[in-house]
Amino acid sequence: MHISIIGKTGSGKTTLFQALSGGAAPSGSSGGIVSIDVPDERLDYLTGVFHPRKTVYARVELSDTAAIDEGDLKNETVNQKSLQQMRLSDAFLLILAKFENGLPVDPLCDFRTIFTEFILSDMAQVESRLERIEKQYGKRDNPSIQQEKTLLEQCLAHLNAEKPLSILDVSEADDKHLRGFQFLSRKPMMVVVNCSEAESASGEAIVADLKSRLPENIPVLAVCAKLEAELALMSEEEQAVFMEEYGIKETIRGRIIRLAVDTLGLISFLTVGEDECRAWPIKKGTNAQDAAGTIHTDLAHKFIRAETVAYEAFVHHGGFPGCKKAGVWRLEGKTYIVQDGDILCIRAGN
Ligand SMILES: Nc1nc2c(ncn2[C@@H]2O[C@H](COP(=O)(O)OP(=O)(O)OP(=O)(O)O)[C@@H](O)[C@H]2O)c(=O)[nH]1
Ligand SMILES: [Mg+2]
Repeated sequence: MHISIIGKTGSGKTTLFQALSGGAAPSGSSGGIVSIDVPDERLDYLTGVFHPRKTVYARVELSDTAAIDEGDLKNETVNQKSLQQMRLSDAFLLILAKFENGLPVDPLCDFRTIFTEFILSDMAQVESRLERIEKQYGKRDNPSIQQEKTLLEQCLAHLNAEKPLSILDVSEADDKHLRGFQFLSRKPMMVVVNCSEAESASGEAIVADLKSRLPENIPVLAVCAKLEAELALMSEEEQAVFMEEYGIKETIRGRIIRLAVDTLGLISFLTVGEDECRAWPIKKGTNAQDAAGTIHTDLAHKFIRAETVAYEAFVHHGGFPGCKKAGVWRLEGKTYIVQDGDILCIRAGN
């Protein structure tokens, strides 16, 4: 899972990135990637049972990107490498400046700027594909192209109404098709308001205020990125004193990771063994075959069955033999929808 940290010039992207990476920051204004483990007590427990050589937590990656200012996407003046990275991301973390940085401070206005850029960028992409279809196929009868055209026209009407593609309801097949376009406004977005040091303790009020003015489905967090970046460089004892002083209840890593897991609708399945105990992040609703594919594409192709035990059952019955005896050890097929905390062992053919 990959999330791009985006925002206007000077909004605090790199500072937030430093807070998350513990100071191991890129020297330039963008380009770094930080990987954060998703804390998981179930995996801690299983590690205690299996004593594996290695324990691997589910991971979310975040990357710093170049600034997006008004007109940057529309006029294609945005950094192309950053844009590429954004298109490949699973979600965005949009940082809005609310500290004095010498520029006018208006988080809502900055949100609208980026939101509009995304809509315009997607619109341009849809229009250019529609033009190409028209040129290539004209009035020729081709059902699959006709279907694509209908879908894209639906997208265009939606974008014209200034609605992001994330709230366009389409069939599963159409959704798959749209994914290929990597539309920016179709990806989930979270907002981080970057407050001044003086406001670091009034985060809740700031969040409530902004949330009431943003579109409904957008989750919001408030931080003071500068304080968090300083905090990330301190020893644990120093951190405790500093957090008390500024009224910071929890460091940013934990808060961001929970927000990301929530926004992306992530769950984890687990694999165990003497070699490795591991949590694999997947989206809610993923079937057993696709879940196997996250381990290895081969496992998806050659999938036979998934030996499945729910984590709670494993704990309750004291391990696999107990689960088998109790009849809660199952063999599931390709279409089984994997549940959070399922312990899986994939059986695959040759
Ligand atoms: N007071 C205050 N200053 C901050 C905060 N966050 C960032 N800054 C300052 O704002 C300036 C810009 O921050 P950056 O993190 O470099 O912003 P950026 O979004 O990466 O900027 P570009 O990469 O140039 O687009 C720096 O001088 C930071 O120290 C904050 O929470 N409070
Ligand atoms: Mg930067």
